[in-house]
Amino acid sequence: MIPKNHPRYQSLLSRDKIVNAYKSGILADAGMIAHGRGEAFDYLIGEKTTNTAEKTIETAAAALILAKDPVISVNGNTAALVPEHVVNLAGILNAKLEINLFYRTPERVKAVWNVLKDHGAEKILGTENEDFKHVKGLNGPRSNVSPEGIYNADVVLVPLEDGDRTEALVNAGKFVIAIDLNPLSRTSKTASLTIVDNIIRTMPCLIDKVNKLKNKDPEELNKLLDNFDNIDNLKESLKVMLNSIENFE
Ligand code: PTJ
Repeated sequence: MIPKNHPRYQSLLSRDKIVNAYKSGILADAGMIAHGRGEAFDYLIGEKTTNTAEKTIETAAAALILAKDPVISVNGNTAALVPEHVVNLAGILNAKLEINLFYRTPERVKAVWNVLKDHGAEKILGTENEDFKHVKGLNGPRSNVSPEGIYNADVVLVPLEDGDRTEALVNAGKFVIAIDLNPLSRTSKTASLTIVDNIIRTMPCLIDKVNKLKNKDPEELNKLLDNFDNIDNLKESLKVMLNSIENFE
């Protein structure tokens, strides 16, 4: 039991969730390494959602609201850390949920499915019973996506994705929203829009922004997207990181 007044409470809580998810077969072995890398970048942004990230989350909310066929892709780390928010966001947006694992095994698919079901998900795509479609430019099981889900989606939210898949989805004409604490990763650079923030803070903030923007004029939402440039935005996040080093005392 982690005491709530521990100065590193949130971080320890996330670690606890990650370790438990590993023990129950939800998380890939590499999910622990990925989490550790994320923590290091989180230190550099002060473990809080930066102003830049908040604006990016707002733009991501606009893209998701404007989408005709939005899909939220769920992997092990996402299911471990924010299953309740993922299910909630899908409900608000009327978006589809699709399990899409880099280290795919039938056992892990079932474990992630169970977590989403436990948190109230009704329909979950990407399970073993589907006649998957192949995403061009990728090999092996990670190239398989649901014909009802990612294959036909116009906007895909891919928290903690890998670079190859992000690139393949962008090349397939999709607007890809990544959540990645590492602004230097290939995923961050190739996504259409990258939120440089911890998924545990991004998801509740994204839900809040979607609720605030969902009745706005589409023209207003489109303006947010027109004014967005992913690389410029990543540079802003890097500046925050550099400032935190330069101003260290
Ligand atoms: O569940 P699977 O099989 O689909 O596998 C998932 C992982 C994450 C293991 C797999 O996609 C992978 O190996 O990813 P990478 O290439 O390690 O990239 C993960 C990225 O997520 C890294 O750039 C991390 O900095 C970042 N990251 C880690 N934890 C968080 C995070 N970003 C946001 N919030 C986090 N909590």
